[in-house]
Amino acid sequence: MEKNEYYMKRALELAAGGWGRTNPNPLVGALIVKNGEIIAEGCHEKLGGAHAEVAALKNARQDVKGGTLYVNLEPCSHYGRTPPCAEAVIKAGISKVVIAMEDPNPKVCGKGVEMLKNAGIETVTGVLEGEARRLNEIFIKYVTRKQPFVILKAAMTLDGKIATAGGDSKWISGEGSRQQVHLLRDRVSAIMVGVDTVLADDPALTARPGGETGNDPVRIIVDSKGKIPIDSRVINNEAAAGTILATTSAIEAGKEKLLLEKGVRLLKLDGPDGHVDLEGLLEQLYGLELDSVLLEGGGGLNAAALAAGIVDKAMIFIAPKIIGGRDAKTPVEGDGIGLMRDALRLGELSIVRFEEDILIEGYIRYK
Ligand code: AOF
Ligand code: ZN
Repeated sequence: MEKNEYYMKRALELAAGGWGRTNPNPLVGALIVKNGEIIAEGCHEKLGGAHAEVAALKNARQDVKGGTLYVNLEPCSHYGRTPPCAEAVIKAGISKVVIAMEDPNPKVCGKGVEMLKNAGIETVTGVLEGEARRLNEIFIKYVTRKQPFVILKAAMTLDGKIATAGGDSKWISGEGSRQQVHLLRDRVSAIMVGVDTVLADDPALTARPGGETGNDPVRIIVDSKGKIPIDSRVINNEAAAGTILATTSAIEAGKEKLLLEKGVRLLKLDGPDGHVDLEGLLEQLYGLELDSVLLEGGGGLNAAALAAGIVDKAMIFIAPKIIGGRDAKTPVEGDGIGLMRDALRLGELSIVRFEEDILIEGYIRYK
């Protein structure tokens, strides 16, 4: 492996240390190399905390003057929650900066590199750029499109069912897959389901990675008519983060009052045919600084989200079980498409195994 790639790989590893704690900011790792030795490492640990470059400068075991900084995102040039990192890098006397990707944040976007160059620092950009973009896919969409990144997650049997015809779904996937889902919930800022899922399963929708209490995402229930039972766990489970009910003007005033008393936040978004306007919902979520949404069904909401074009990535767990049943639910319902040539396709596929289960991940290619 080339030297630059080798050190950048380490920067990406360090960056991943911030998973689930930096949202809606990026995952950033940095290290400083001098005379062939890593003399400092740092990462952006949590929102509002030091940026990775500054953390690395602070952790240095010796004078960084003349050293090379490796960082997976262009150093920032703006005064935000913290002062510009490019300035700190210049002041510290770093002589070379190797960067994986330009910062897509319109406030930075090349200006950081410009500041470094103007100060006579050598810069190299584009080292392991593909990996860096994948790691910060949430951040990239959030800052460029001003919408959260949406991941559709489903677990189904080999014959494509998410529950038996009688409605039993505990469990479709194995322990390993379910742990992976808790890890995902720990990393995203919001988790979203349709009200029918609440009615069917009364889930808590909390993050319990490794069986421990996690970083609970905000729970969003899409419920156009306000059917949610007032005693459901997503409303009463206080240990978890807050709950948002995405509804429409069709909700009854009495129900609205009861929900507000329970501390539920209501977003009224009238969309087509009495449904919730999902695109509008994403805009509102951006306003709440929620950078990512894990969409966990059911089939009706998944179909509507795909039709609205709001899903970025799908993660489908497939368990080697066959259950049959013409009335057994499937991950995507709605009316479906008419012809195969109109099927939604996924790209950049990856396949991972979790014990007996297979996870297929890909990005939705809207035409
Ligand atoms: C981070 N951590 O390590 C780097 C960031 O929220 P602020 O004001 O601290 O600024 C966040 C912006 O700074 C972020 O959108 C990105 O453009 C840039 N770089 N941010 O949170 C870091 N290097
Ligand atoms: Zn910075």
